[in-house]
Amino acid sequence: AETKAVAAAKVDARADKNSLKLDVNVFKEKIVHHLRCTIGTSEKKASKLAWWQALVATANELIFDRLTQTQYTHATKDTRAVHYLSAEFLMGRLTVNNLVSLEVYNTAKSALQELGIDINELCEEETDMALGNGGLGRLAACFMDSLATLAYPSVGYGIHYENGLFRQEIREGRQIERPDSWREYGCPWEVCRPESVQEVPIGGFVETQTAPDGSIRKVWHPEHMIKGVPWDIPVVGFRGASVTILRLWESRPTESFNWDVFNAGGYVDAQNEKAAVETISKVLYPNDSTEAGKMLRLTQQYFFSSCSLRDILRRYNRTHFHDYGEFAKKIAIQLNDTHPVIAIPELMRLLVDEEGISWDAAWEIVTEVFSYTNHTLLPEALEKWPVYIFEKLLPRHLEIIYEINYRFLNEVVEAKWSGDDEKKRKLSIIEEGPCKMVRMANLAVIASRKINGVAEIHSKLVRENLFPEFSTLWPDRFCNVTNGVTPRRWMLACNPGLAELYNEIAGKDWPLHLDSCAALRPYADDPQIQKRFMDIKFKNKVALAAEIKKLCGVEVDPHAMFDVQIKRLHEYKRQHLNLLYILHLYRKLLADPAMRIVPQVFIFGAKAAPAYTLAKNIIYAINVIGDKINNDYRIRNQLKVVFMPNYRVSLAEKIIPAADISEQISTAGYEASGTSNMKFSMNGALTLGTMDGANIEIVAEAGVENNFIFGMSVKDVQELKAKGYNPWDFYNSNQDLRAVVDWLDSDFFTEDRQALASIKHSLLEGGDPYMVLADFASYCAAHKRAEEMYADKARWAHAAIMNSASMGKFSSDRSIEDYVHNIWKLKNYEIKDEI
Ligand code: GL9
Repeated sequence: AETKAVAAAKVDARADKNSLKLDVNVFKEKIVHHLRCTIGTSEKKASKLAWWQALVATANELIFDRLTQTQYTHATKDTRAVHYLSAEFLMGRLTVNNLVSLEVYNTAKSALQELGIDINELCEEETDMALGNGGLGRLAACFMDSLATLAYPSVGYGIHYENGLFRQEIREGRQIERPDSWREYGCPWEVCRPESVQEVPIGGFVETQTAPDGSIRKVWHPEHMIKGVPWDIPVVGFRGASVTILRLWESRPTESFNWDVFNAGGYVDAQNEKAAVETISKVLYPNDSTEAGKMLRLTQQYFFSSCSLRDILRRYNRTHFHDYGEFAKKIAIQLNDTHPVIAIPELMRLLVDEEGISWDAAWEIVTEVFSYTNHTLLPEALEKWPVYIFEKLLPRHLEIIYEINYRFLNEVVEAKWSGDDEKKRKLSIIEEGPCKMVRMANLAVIASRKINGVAEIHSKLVRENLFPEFSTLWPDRFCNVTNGVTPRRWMLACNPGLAELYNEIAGKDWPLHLDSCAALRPYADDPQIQKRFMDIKFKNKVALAAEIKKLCGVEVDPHAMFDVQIKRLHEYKRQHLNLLYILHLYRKLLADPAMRIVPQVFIFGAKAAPAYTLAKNIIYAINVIGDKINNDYRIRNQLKVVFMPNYRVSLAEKIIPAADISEQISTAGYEASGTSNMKFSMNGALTLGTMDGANIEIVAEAGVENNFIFGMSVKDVQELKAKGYNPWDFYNSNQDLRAVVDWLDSDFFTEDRQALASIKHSLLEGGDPYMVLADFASYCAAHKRAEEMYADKARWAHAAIMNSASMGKFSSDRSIEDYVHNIWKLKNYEIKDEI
């Protein structure tokens, strides 16, 4: 029982928290208090960074209080929880979001103002947490936001990379990669949890022991133990609904690790081994949708999966004392792509080898607990690991995989397709060949309760093209969960002007019920609302123009149409199709100096995987072509092209609210979903895109007539491929196309003719794998429609409003509810303001 003193202290603390939320003076005092007592400086000499740290410390008072309440509620109710395993969480910056979610943004802003400080400048001090490559990692971050907002019991598990995705510099038009040391001087949002450290074995060999009764036991003698140190990042739900945890594992050497070497006098060798272990969580692999196939990568995957499972087991056993009867009732584990799929044999191993459960009982648990999300159909992204790497790193896991495979092929496949070796060869977890491989996607499907794609069309292709036999075998396992994005970050926080309009029209709860934004639709033709909406857009464009001036040194007119393509650089996303259109426009302007077009600014942002040469050449081409165009007085500023360096979450938050056109131009069938497409539409941009991924569902909500759809459908692409696609046919029959493709192979734009010519080469001799040339004419026509509509201000405003007001479906809250109802089967609990 608590003492009177403790009870009284709690009441006081609660009163403190409430006044901190509401009272500018209290907030001001707190910031100054933290500046002095937490950061150790004073108002007189504090740097901006110090002020920011004091602001974070103030916010943390509220956050940790709420975290305690959340964990208390979940512990006392012994709730079922989801554990989201992901190698990537692209969190970006947390300050504005957390302040907004805590409903103290305005209090903080005023408090800082009174202290003579601009909150925006402080928030710019924060380095993005760029622990992800692109859409897949950002999706995981949006899901954390929704899980916290909807108060579902959940934990995100990942890797505490010391270096996130590289920082991109552009030198003479070329991408240079620089390390991203996001926490060099500490990150005030994260807390280390030494009490939850884990130890993970790796390497060595497996001994087969035969007991006197003849039974066989497998004993793994690992070569090393790796220490996993957890860092917790609290994720604040909207209006503090709950605070959940993102737990990221950092690798460290165990004390035992280098003891022997050390004792033998090998001080330096011991340090080397220490460095080798620390390497595991050192860097994020910068490949987007391409398998890295490196030993270190598998080690990373195993390391964080194993730490996470041990953490889950530890928490479960606190109340269930190694009785696994309830495990599948309490635990759901979601595998974000194949990256954490090694968790499947690892859980089998923990249950069978370490907890002494029978194989069959363990398999029943495993197949109840795991589900798997597929994020791409690109064959180069489907992870396969050479068997010899497994033998070296994870010999016991390999045995378990063989056992799973043996039972699957001989029981399941044999029952369905008796004697069909071809089927067995195709469905096997092991790919035969000169280098035997472990197919992680097959393992995922065989062990998962549910397998989902990330947009309707993608899920259909997962069933029909990627896993046709598996979906015949287990039709009920396959489902769809269309992606979503959090409206808290992607509307409320990054577009305050628009947020205010929705507050007035839809009421202040729209960030929780995005469907309610439909209240704006009846005003789509109201001249006053149109003006209000387009004024908000214009203001955002003015701000972006200033940023462009700062980052690129290019002057752009905010009245011009802002046409944006921001995403990873990949051939399937077809930034080069966009570039061909720009060349086409430029050429027309040069040919007819009197021509007047809708002034346009083409804005790009993209990082290329460091080893992806063609992608880097496309970045170079955008830069040198942009340079030429931006400085060509003959075209009278009607056309500008800018490449914004170091594209990342915080830059996206500035660009998206200012976009008129959202370029979503992947070859149909290749972009699983896309998520920036949703963010653009919410903020009133019109999609110029193909019928691919979630574009299909977006235009179904917002109206095809309010967007610019072009190009081949998935079916068209399949048919053209089947017939035999020849890019030369398009090149030879379209003069405009031939002219711009040839232009790439000239010294008009650069001395380095080879770099640009490589793009032409891939489009012709290279066979144009993503059918850029086939869609060129249709793409030009779509641009023409866009330019015409932009000239008609009322028509444009109508379309922009219809897009923004129709995105209810694409809130990540809806995605999470889909996961909860179709896959995770969770309940949420109100988190009371108590304890
Ligand atoms: C991706 C798909 O390519 C996107 O279309 C999809 O929206 C996201 C989220 O589901 O997943 N799959 C994938 O491998 N990446 C995606 O963005 N790339 C990475 O970010 C690693």
